[in-house]
Amino acid sequence: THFRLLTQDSHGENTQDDQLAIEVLTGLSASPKHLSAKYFYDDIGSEIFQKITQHEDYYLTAKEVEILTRISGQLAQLVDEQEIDIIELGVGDGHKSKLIIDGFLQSGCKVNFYPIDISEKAMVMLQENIIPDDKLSIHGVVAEYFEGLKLVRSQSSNKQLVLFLGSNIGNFNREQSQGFLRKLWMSLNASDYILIGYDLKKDVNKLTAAYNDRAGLTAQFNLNLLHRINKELGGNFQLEKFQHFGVYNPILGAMESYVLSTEKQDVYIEALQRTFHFDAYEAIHLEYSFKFTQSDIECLCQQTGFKVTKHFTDEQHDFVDSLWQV
Ligand code: AVJ
Repeated sequence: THFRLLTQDSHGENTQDDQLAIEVLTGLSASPKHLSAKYFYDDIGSEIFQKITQHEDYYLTAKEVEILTRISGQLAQLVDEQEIDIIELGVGDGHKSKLIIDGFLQSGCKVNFYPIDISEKAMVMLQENIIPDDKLSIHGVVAEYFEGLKLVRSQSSNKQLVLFLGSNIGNFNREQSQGFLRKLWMSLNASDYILIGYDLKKDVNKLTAAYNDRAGLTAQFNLNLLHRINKELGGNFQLEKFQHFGVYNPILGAMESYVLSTEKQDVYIEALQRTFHFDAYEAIHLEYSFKFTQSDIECLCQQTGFKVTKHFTDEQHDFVDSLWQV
């Protein structure tokens, strides 16, 4: 087969398990309590997230699919190469990647696809959506963004197009997105491209509905992190005593996700040999999903060294995919 899984040498760095333990220890000892959204994506979390993307309340994915379907041919024309390396950060099930890849293949361009995802499950889901052949090689990488990018860049020599879709960038605050993009700019070559998906600021009711979907998937997704801690670190969170709460912060311009402890309780975590106390309705902050205006996007581009090639939006202006060049 043309599918290959790249792996890294480990240099005695923390394993994923250690990382989770450290995150939980520091996050639950802090005030206010917090955990990082990065840890949502175990196998179960990745599957729940995939279901979220298919739910009509979570409009982001449908809007981005609308955009990518329309522009995939145009993208290939703009980039205009015989062979290209497409590197995707946080690829999920790959069905959006496929739209872009197909645009390149149809224009006769050879594609080497390097999906990078923290979740092994994503690599499995992706292989059902994207089938390699003579014109399309796939090199999956299970790693964090920049670890994966470094590994991929050591193997690749063609013009690169980096995809960071779905408003994944929304998980970073404004400073972190700047830092991230600057680092990306430095690690690419002159005239490489990036295509980034941004969810736009819009009616708060629409935002709130997307992060409190009627099927309860977002609630499940967030509570699964507590379940993951139970499983991997021997925690004794009782999930029915916690409640999902998603709210828009208009000052930050971000959706915020919390789980609230619906009663006063103690939670013991075996691997940490510690008990964490929760007051009634105390919150654990889990996620930011930042939203953007057109000028937020242009500022980011300008501040980080890129040049805007073109912005692509859906008919209702809910979402933007923005093509930038180094
Ligand atoms: C994958 C980070 C883009 O913030 O919209 C979906 C994750 N969280 N529903 C987002 C998520 C709750 C999603 N991103």
